[in-house]
Amino acid sequence: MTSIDWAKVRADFPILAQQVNGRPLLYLDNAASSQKPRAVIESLVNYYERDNANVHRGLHELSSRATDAFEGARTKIARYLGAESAEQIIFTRGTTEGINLVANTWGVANLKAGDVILLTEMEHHSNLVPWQLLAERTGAKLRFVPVADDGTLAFEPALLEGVKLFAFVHVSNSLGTINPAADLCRAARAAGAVTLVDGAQSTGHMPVNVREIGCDFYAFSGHKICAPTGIGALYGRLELLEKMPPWHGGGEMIVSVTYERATYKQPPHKFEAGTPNIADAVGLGAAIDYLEAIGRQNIFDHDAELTARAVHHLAEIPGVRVLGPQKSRGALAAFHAEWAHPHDLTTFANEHGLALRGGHHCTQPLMRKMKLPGTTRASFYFYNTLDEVDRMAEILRAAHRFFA
Ligand code: C6P
Repeated sequence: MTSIDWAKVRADFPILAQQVNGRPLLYLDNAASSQKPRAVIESLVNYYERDNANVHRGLHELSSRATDAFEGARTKIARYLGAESAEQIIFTRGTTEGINLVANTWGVANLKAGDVILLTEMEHHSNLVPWQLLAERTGAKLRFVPVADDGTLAFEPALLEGVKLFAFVHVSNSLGTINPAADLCRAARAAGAVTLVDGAQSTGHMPVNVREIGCDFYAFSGHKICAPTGIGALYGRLELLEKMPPWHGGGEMIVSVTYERATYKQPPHKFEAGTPNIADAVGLGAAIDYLEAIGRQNIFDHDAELTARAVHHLAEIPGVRVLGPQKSRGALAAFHAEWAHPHDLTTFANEHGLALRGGHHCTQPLMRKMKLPGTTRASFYFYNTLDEVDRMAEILRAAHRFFA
């Protein structure tokens, strides 16, 4: 048991205290996007009311305050991820942009026809389509680690033969599987492959340390960890970042420019062309402070309790099959109900104030492999309560009576 006062924590989230369709809002779509605590909302207001200016440019008070706040957020992210230094943290719009950045810089510079990119069958489109585009451009080939019936990866080292890059999801947004990231990176390193971890569903939910994982790149989105939308970060091993060409060109990323050519700054600035999303980076820093005050292990334990209770309830509803592994599961429970399409079920839930997600969850190839039109997904965060999980189960039992 932890000493966290979860009711007090929940009260930090103003949006949760509302009615939807005449019922108390029951927000269980956290894997899509998390809610924001007052501390994060206030950090944006404070930034715009006191410090707003462009960064790294003007030699005036507001510009240096904005720069300090922006670079301070970078330092917080580096510490939060266990990076060696803030230079390894590139601000992005989110996980999708981080992965595209690696594909368009490291990928374009290092891959050639016949090279193999290893992915898994459970990847989100964000960690699939950028590699498809890169394969088309370079002639590299895609290979996939199969997903076994229990929702875990059927990984074997032989799959790494000829592989230049192994990119995989840390926690699956469709199955909830927590992949053994450190073991996979160790095997990849032994085979000489570079690794990228999609941390969209892990970063705010569990202790994450990029050095312990041993990955070369790690991408995440702020909006899933209590920060604003439109901001995220990519961690990269400095040795690789230094050799990578820039992606976008423009102001902020250059040292010197002639009409013919330009020289570039060192990482991370080489990868941050143009005026960055300063306010939301500051908001991401505030979100990290907030999460750290609660403690990532506490968040993981609380999420795990909610998820276990949800899985237990769902398994008791006739005709419902919960997907993904029984153990080592992230903060979500996706299921197939044989008596209702996911869209009908989520519409029914919404009428009761319950926010679920129904559909393919941007993992169409995985749904096709599982021969499902989609699934219904409940996803949790630390401000959810066991009482809410029980209410979700009541609503889904009512849905079963309605549809079956
Ligand atoms: N998954 C979900 O409801 P962006 O859109 O860049 O913030 O994150 C993309 C992304 C990448 N990888 C994984 C594992 C993800 O879950 C997501 C976002 C949301 O599951 C929206 S589809």
